Order: sequence, then structure tokens, then C-alpha cells
Amino acid sequence: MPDSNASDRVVYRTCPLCEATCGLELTVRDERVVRVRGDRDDVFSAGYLCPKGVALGELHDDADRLRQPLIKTATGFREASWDEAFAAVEAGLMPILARGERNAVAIYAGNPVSHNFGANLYLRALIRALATQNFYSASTVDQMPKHVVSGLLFGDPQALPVPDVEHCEFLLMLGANPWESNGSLWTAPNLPGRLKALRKRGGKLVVVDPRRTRTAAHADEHHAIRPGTDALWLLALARVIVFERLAKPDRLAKITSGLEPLRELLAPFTPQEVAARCGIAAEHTLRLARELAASPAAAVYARFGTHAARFGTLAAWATELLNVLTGNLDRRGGVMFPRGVHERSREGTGGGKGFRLGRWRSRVHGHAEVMSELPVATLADEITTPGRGQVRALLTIAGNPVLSTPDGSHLAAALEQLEFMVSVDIYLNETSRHADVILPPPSALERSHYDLFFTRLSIRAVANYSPAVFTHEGLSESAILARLALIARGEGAQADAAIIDGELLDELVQRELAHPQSLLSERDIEQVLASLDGDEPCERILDFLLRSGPQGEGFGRRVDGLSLARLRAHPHGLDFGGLEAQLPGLLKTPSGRIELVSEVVSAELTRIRAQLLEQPPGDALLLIGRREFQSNNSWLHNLPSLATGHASCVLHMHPDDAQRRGLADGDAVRIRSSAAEVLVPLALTSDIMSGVVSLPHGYGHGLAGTRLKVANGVNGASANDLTECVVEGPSGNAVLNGVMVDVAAA
Ligand SMILES: Nc1nc2c(c(=O)[nH]1)N[C@H]1C(S)=C(S)[C@@H](COP(=O)(O)OP(=O)(O)OC[C@H]3O[C@@H](n4cnc5c(=O)[nH]c(N)nc54)[C@H](O)[C@@H]3O)O[C@H]1N2
Ligand SMILES: Nc1nc2c(c(=O)[nH]1)N[C@H]1C(S)=C(S)[C@@H](COP(=O)(O)OP(=O)(O)OC[C@H]3O[C@@H](n4cnc5c(=O)[nH]c(N)nc54)[C@H](O)[C@@H]3O)O[C@H]1N2
Ligand code: SF4
Ligand SMILES: [Mo]
Repeated sequence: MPDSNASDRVVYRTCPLCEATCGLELTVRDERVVRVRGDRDDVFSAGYLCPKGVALGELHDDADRLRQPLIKTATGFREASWDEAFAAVEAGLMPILARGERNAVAIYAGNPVSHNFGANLYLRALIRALATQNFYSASTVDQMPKHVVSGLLFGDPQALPVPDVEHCEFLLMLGANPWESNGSLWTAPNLPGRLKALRKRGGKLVVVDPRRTRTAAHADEHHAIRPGTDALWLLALARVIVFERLAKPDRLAKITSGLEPLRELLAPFTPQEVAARCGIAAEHTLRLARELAASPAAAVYARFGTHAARFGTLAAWATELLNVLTGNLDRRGGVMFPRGVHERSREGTGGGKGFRLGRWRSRVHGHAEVMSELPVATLADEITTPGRGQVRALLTIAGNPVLSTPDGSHLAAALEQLEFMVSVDIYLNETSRHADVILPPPSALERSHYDLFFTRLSIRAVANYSPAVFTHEGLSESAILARLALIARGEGAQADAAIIDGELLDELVQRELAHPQSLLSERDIEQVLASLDGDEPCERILDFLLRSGPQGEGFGRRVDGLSLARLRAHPHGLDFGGLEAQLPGLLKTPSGRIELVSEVVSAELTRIRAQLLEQPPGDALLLIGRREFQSNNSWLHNLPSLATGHASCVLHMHPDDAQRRGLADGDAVRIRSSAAEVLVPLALTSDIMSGVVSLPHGYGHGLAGTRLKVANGVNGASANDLTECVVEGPSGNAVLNGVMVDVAAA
């Protein structure tokens, strides 16, 4: 810790790196961050942080982080002015757009977009300007099954219930490892602490995971499950509850349709039948089903490991089915819908248009559209397969699909076939090296921050705004996306980003005016707009959202209501309380009820019987992933404090499996899948179940033409060279866990 200094400046900000939204205290001296600590006064995180948050200063200072646009030339990239860069984008994009085939330009948006409110708000303008059906994002290598199920059941794919961990007494957790990941689709800083508290007050934590993870080690019970079989096992739990007449949906019964056919639908999934396929003995399944049903406040939570695997949608469905059958959906201590602080209350109607998928299909493989997206697993084939609608240009925004999406080397080769590519990214990395133009947004400390996205998934309605720590010479990310949108619309490289600012704000105004209890009726709209706070246009949009949201000051209606100004005055955040019951008001299904059984679900139940339940148990070696505490997908490996000093990218294997193959700890091994083969060191551990091996993703740096001095020296291969372009089912999510592999001495 540095000695304090009279010129030190202490600032508070929310960490934008993962979903936990920790409050940080940064000490700045001579325009450098000299210390990062957890902000003990933060209303939500109370001082908690992890090593990634500590590295934010290092990320800002990283000499390899891009500060100027880059344009590709015959001899490599050269630095360019912003005007030159946008002119190059216009020159590259217009000839393709002029051919009149709107699907010829694709967009891929990566995970950091969801941690960046400017990018989040303005991405919409870009998508709209291009009007392409080829929109892809990290959602289809992550959580799309969860959205599909919320869409089908509740009519709103964004209505994602989260465990009420503060009051829960029995938490059944599958395919999640919050001890390393800090939680996902479940915003709660210091989840390890909250889970310890759950157990301390007499609650029970049961973890289902092919590996004995750190989370599993802190649980009351751990059950190893064969990858890709969670849906089967969860269906067996539901069967026990239904057939033993333990279901008590209580008040949910009145607002749920589809309870009647369950007996028939679930009949084949007996604990005995599924046991050999899942690797969990029937006696445990029976007992856990009974315990789950008997608990007055239980939650079933399934995450990444179950979604990015075979039958991910069905696993997500069976998860919510259990929460409904036990009466724990929307109940204190069960799973509840976060309240949000800036979104105009969704309440009131209890019914709506519902959710549809498959409004269009991908050209080559016919995958269904979901939430206006196509599966990124199919992007490479959309680029390489000739024909009308072939993707000829790609814009990547905050994404590194070459390392993060399946069959990455196939995608990398496809990117070389594009006529034109633009990356909005802070690094010249494995993906952006393929771009013709790279546009670098400000660092995380050069922009203001508000969690537009994760407050929707939070166990408390918390609002926290952080101003930029450092000033920035270049363009904001929202301005970059606005300029791209204007180019796409044919308004030229010089067009003023303010056009898009005005349109986005106007859209919000119109939406508010259309609201039955509009806050703007009887208001002078010009005056309201002039009163919006914020140094940047995206901040004024944020102010509008805050002021019109459920906690908002309502444009003068509530003196103590929320606004950007009020948040500025509260650097440790404002807490508007915990989870509250929200049904049936939140439902947007056509019937106004929870629609448990749909055609999509019935078809998946038929498919899992044929393809899993009625097949002999598999004995192939299956590859799964592994997140580690200091990692963040593919992109923090250039920071010495996080990436060096430990060997991460090693293959974990059970000693019995190694013995059978004549392998020993530390051996160099060749992993082969149907997609490719890679070489990595082997580490033996009995923490992984036999028949399963694990390799972290996000490695495989060191590719020619990248500018990542530290990362390029980190050993490791890309797990996504091994994964295949296979999707799990109706959500189009890639199957990243449970990939069949062979392992042999290298
Ligand atoms: N095998 C396997 N594959 C996986 C996973 C797995 O567990 N196993 N996990 C999946 C999951 S959950 C996810 S979310 C995806 C992530 O997939 P992606 O989002 O495609 O990949 P990231 O590695 O997160 O890359 C983020 C990119 O954003 C850039 N970046 C960082 N901050 C900013 C910013 O503020 N603005 C802009 N414009 N760029 C920025 C980084 O330099 C990097 O290039 O990977 C998925 N892939
Ligand atoms: N340190 C760190 N934190 C992160 C990230 C990171 O890269 N590093 N990434 C962030 C992102 S983008 C996300 S989406 C979240 C994800 O956060 P989580 O949802 O918690 O996901 P993981 O940490 O990948 O844990 C998934 C677990 O599923 C297990 N698993 C694999 N296959 C199966 C299966 O078929 N069934 C079951 N039951 N389990 C299986 C794995 O062994 C692993 O322990 O983490 C976020 N936080
Ligand atoms: S847990 Fe997540 S939000 Fe908290 S400091 Fe670490 S990376 Fe940042
Ligand atoms: Mo993710």
C-alpha cells in the first residue's frame, strides 16, 4: 500500500468487470490509480472485491490497450485519426450495402457490452440502422436457454427469476460456481459470503457439478453429474414430486396452466431410469426431491454449465418447473423476479403478446431466430457458404469470438474471407486482428458507469452511478456506435452522432407518452429534455430512464425520487430494498398465466426421450470448461497481476482415467475432438468425475499480428478449438460443455 499523499484523490466506482457489481475505492495520484480497495460503505457490496477489480488501474495503464484507431495496410496496422478511420469504414461498408442485401453485414456483440451502458443503449441504434437478420452475440454461447424459458413461461424473455439467497433455506445449484465466477444472471456481490450465511442460519446448499468445485467444497452435499444430462435429472426430481403428490404450487396453481398434463409427460423419467445416464443414484434423487418439496423456502438455480450443454433449454425449463411445483417461484426464500430501478414499471397488465421464436431462420442451417439473434455457432458457415444473403462484412463490438465461440479456428479462417470487418475493441487481439479498421473506446476508467443490465438481475434494487475517473481524448463508445449507425444509414462518415442521441431520447419520450399513466402528460417536453443531467448524451438518456423509472423523481412529481443528480450525491449507491413478489402483474403471456407446457417444451421432452433416456448410457470422455477466480473469459490475460505466475490452462483428469490411458500428472497430452486437436499439460485430480476432463476457455493467445505482450507469453490452447458448431436445441445456444474428446500422450 502506498503512503498517502496530499495530492491523492479518492474516488468510488462500481466494478464493471463481472455481474457482482462491487463498489470499489480507488486512490488516484498523478493521474494513476495507486490503490484499489473494496468500498466498505458501498450499500450492496460492503467492501467485497476480487483480484480483477484490483487490476482496473493496470487495465487502464496497459501499454497495449489501444488509444487510437487502427487501419490495416499491406504491411500491418497503422494508427489513424478518427476521421480517417470512419472514412475507411464508409469506404469498406458502402459498396457491400449498395448491393441491397441487408443480411450481408453481420454484427457480433460480446459480453462487455452488457457491462457498459453507453454501448448497451447505442448498440440498438446500430442494429436498427443495419436492419440485418445476422445479429449474433455472446448470449448464444451463454444463457439463451434461460431467456427462451422465461419467454415461454412468463411471456417476457427478460424476466429472469433469481434465488432469494437472503431468505432461502434450501438451495439446489447446478452448473454454477459462484466461488470462482461471482455469480451469473444473479447479481449479488460476495455470493460466497451470502452462501456461507445461508448455511450458518441452518439452510442447506446442494451442488450438482461434474467437478468438485470450490462452491461444491463449501456445500452440504455435492453430486457429480455426467455433462449434458441435467435436464434428465431435473425431470426425475419433478416426477418424484408429482407422483408422490408432494407438489404444492399454492397460489401459483390459480395462475398456471399446463399442470394437468405433467403426470403423463413426466412418467418416463423415473429416478431409476435416469440414474445410469446422469451418474446420480436413484436414492439420492428421491431423497433430494422430497427435501426440496418439504422445505418452506427452497430455490433451484441452474446456470452456465447446464445452459451451454445438450438440452440446455429443457434444463432451464425443468428448473423453473420445480420452482413452480414447490410453490417457490415468486415467494420469499425461493426464486423471485428482480425489481429493477430504472425501467418503467412492468406491472399492471398481467398479460400481453407473449413470446415467439423462429420469426426468421438462419440461411445455411435453418436455426431459429431467438430474441432477434441467430446462434453464433453458425456465423462461420454464414460467412463461408455462398449464396444470396451470405455474410460479407462483420462488425464486432466488445467480442472475441475467435477464442470465445465454438470451433474458433474455423471462425478465424472464415473472417479472412470477409470483404470487410470492423472491430470496436480496446485490444488488437485474436479477433480484431482480422479487422480492416479497429475503433478503440475509452477504458473502463475513462467512462462513467451505471449498471443498466445487472440491476435487472439483482437481489436488491440498487442504483449506483460512477463518473469517469480520467478524461478521455477519443470518442465515447456510444459516439462510435452512433457514427457507425449513421454510416450504415448512408448518412456518411462525417455525420454528427447527435442525430442518433436525439433519436434515442425521442424514442424514450414517445414510449413514456404512450404509457397509460404517462409522467410526461401535462409536462413541457422541451423543458423536460433541457433539464436532463449529464456530460455526455448517453448520460442524459440514463437520467431520463432513472427519472421515469419506478424509483424516479417522475419529472418533478416526487421530490426525493431517483435522478442522476441524486446518484451523484450518493457515491456509495442507493438501496431501494430487496426482492418483492411480482406475480401475476409481471406476466406477459397471452393467457396472463404462467404457461408451463408449450409446443417447444413438448417437442424437447420427446427429443430427450429418444436421444438420451432411451439410449444406452454414454461412456465417451467428455470435455467441460472451468472458470478460475482471476480470469474473465478471454480478455484479462494481458495484465501481469492476473495472468502470470500460475499455470491455468491445463487439462484436469481423474486419476482412474489417466491410468487407463497410461498418463501421468504433468504429461503433455493431445486432446482431440471432431473439430481439432490441441496440446496442453495434464493435471490429475480426483475432484473431477471419471469420464470427464476439464479445460478453461479464453486461452490460445500468441497468434501472429496481435498486440498482447503479456498474454502472448501465457501458455495455453483454446478450448474453443475443440468445441463444435453444435447447438443445444431451440435456444440456439452452443454446446460448450460435454464435448466428446480423446486424450492421449502428445
Ligand atoms: N468453451 C467455452 N467457451 C465460452 C465459455 C465457456 O465457459 N467455455 N463462456 C462463454 C461466455 S459465458 C461468454 S459471456 C463468452 C464471452 O465471449 P465474448 O464476449 O466474445 O469474449 P470475451 O473474451 O469476453 O471478449 C471481450 C472482448 O471485449 C473487449 N473489451 C473489453 N472491454 C471493452 C469495452 O469496454 N468496449 C469494447 N468495445 N470492447 C471491450 C476485449 O478486449 C475482448 O476483445 O464466452 C463464451 N465462451
Ligand atoms: N473468474 C471469472 N468470473 C467470471 C467469468 C470468468 O471468465 N472468470 N465470466 C463471467 C461470465 S461471462 C459468466 S456467464 C459467469 C458464469 O458463471 P457460472 O454460471 O457460475 O459458470 P461457471 O463458473 O462457468 O461454472 C459452471 C460450472 O458448471 C460445471 N459444468 C460443466 N458442464 C456441466 C453440466 O453439464 N452440468 C452441470 N450440472 N454442471 C456442469 C462446471 O464444472 C462449472 O463448475 O461467470 C462470470 N464471472
Ligand atoms: S467480483 Fe466482479 S464486480 Fe467484484 S471486483 Fe471482482 S470482477 Fe469486479
Ligand atoms: Mo457469460
